Amino acid sequence: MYQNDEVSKEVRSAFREAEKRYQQHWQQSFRYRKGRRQGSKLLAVPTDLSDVRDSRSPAQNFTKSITADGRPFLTLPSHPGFILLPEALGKSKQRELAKLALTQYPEPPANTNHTRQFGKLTGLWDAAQKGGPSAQKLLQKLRWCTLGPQFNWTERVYDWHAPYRPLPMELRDLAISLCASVSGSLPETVAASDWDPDVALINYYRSGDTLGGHKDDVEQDQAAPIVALSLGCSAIFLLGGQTKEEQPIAIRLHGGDVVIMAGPARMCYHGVPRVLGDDASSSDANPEDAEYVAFAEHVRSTRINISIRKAG
Ligand SMILES: O=C(O)CCC(=O)C(=O)O
Repeated sequence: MYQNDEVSKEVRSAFREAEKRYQQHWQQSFRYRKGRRQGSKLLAVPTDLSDVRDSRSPAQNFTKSITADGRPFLTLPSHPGFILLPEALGKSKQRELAKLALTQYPEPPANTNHTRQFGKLTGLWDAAQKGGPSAQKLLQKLRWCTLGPQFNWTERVYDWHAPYRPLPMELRDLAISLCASVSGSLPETVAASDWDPDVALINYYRSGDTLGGHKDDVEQDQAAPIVALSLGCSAIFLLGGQTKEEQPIAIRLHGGDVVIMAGPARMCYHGVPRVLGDDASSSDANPEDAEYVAFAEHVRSTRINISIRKAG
């Protein structure tokens, strides 16, 4: 995951072109008075999203099926092993997971992107809610956290020896049941029935954050499913082929959607070039639900993706 391919090769690849195409671009606009430049501001350049497939209006471009328990799911004949379950997570489940992902999950011994610089931080969410400016800044800059064995980003291996926060049971059970609900549609080579995940990687995205095209190829069984839960803002997800030269498909994922990648789809490049603004977030708290108001507010401008896998 997140392998840095040579930039020179990337520049002209179809995947890189698509990333550039969907990223938010900004243009400087100058203000003049009596022919003299007075100032300038940055304006968002509109992006043509007309060919982005949308999980909420999948009439064309996807094959629609029904899970064993009666929920719709979408597949792509071009990408066997890719399964999208729109709105698979109900609102209360989204609220519960967003709260956990912002409070418990990034707590030590889990590592986050801040661990290297600041050591093990505790109580970041609470400190930010109390108004601490440095805690607020660190919360804004929270980018990832790992549950289960720590991931060594330099060596690109899981480290089973350092202390870690084990994969929480609620994520393990949820991923297993989601996978079981579509197991009949997974490629035959995928042993979904005895799949027992042990790792989750959580990505936190603010507006402007992106995740570059990569393959998830460090886990032992690289055909085994990855179950990815989307919370909060919607985003453009690019699903490519086995090389970056293949033209990726752009899909708009919304909060509450679940993506499963298994078998051949595991070997496909994918990434997130764009987080889109408020989706009238499906994680909205009910106004009486005071416990969740702060989380709902936070995910109005944040996307959280929890991808659950089997590493060992
Ligand atoms: O955020 C997403 O939807 C994708 C995350 C991902 O590709 C990863 O964690 O490897």
